[in-house]
Formats: sequence, C-alpha cells, structure tokens
Amino acid sequence: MPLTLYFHPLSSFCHKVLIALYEQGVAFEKRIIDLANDADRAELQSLWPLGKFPVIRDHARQRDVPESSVIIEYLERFYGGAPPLIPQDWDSALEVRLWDRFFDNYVQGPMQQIVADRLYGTNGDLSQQRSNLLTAYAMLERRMASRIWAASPDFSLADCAAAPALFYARTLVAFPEDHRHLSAYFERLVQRPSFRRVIDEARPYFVYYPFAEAIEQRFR
Ligand SMILES: N[C@@H](CCC(=O)N[C@@H](CS)C(=O)NCC(=O)O)C(=O)O
Repeated sequence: MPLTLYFHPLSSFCHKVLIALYEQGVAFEKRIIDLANDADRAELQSLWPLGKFPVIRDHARQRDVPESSVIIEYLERFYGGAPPLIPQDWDSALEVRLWDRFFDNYVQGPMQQIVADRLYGTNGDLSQQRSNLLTAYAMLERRMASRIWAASPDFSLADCAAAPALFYARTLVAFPEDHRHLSAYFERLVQRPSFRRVIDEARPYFVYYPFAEAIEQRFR
C-alpha cells in the first residue's frame, strides 16, 4: 500500500482528509494513533514533532505530509482522480482555498477551544468562541442561500473542511432555527457517501467525545 494515514477516527481534521480520500477513491492503509499511548505519540512526533494528526506517509515518494489542507493538495497532485477537489482555474481555486481556511480557522478553531476546555476542565469563559461560531453560521446562512456547495459548483476541498467542522460545532452551539440554508447545506453534507462512511467509522468512538450526548441520535 503506497499511503499510510496516521489519524484518529474521532478527529475532525482527520475526517476532512478521510472525506477527500473516499471522494477520490484513493487506496491507503490506516494507522490509528492513540495520543494517550506514549509509543503512539512518539511515533506521530517522529513524523511531525508538533504531534498533530492527520499525517500521511507516501511510501513511494518517501515523504511525510502533515496538515489537512496540504495533504489534500498533495493527494490531488499525485493520487487525484476526477472530478478534482481543487479546481484547475486559478480564481476558482482561490475561492475554494479561502473557504477551506474559513472552516478551519473560524469553525474548527472555536470548536476545538470549547472541546479542549471540557477535556482539560479549565472552565474558561467561552462566550467569545460561541459568539464567533454564531458569526460564522450567519455568514454561511447568507452564502448558502444561492449555492449547493460552499465554494465551487462541485464538491470541493472547502466542503471536506465544512463537513466535520459543522458536525462537531453544532453539538456545541446549535444552528439558529431560522438558518434554513445552513441547515440544508449540512443535510447535503451528511448525505454525501464519503462523509456518511466517515461517520459510520467514527460511531464506535463517539462515546469518548466530551459532548457525546449532544450528537444527534441519528448519527450515534
Ligand atoms: N492545522 C492542522 C490541525 C490538526 C489538529 O489540530 N489536529 C488535532 C485533532 S483534530 C490534534 O492533533 N490534536 C491533538 C493535540 O493537539 O494534541 C490540520 O489542518 O491538520
């Protein structure tokens, strides 16, 4: 197998890369990293000293690639099939990269801070993070009124980022009831076979998510 993905089935940034792999039908083997296990953590740090997953090892090119967006760019370049997740046209690709950044920084970012606060019991003031999520939701509600996918007519890197970001964010801050375009977009994401497969594979691990009780019953 030419590719090994170092990941954890609960991790939202790993979900993003798994969606891309399944969308493109790329063959790979999985290596689950348990960060509570010293040997696993050391193995991940030997690839990427920051100790964050996902990381993909390309055995054929003898290269380790970290960072979800960069991994997807890399897969697209060497293993991509049609249709592409990053459009060929420069302007369209820029739009896709912008919305990929939006989901990583402004949805996953506050979401991770809220989850970390619960995990480490710091009991911080999270009102800013919750308010940032509501701002992101409002931007998406306006944007998705006239779109099927977040950044391109076709499913793209931006949607790979959106699916896990919104999946976990809405367990922390619900979508406002009047955000029907955002809700409809979320339903399209959860119907996408690549993301359904990711959810199916994560299901046995959801009990370990600190807000497991907020995951909708239909996904558990
Ligand atoms: N910018 C990175 C973020 C990766 C990241 O934050 N991964 C989380 C899991 S979702 C992680 O490794 N957390 C473990 C830790 O921070 O110790 C990416 O896009 O891959």
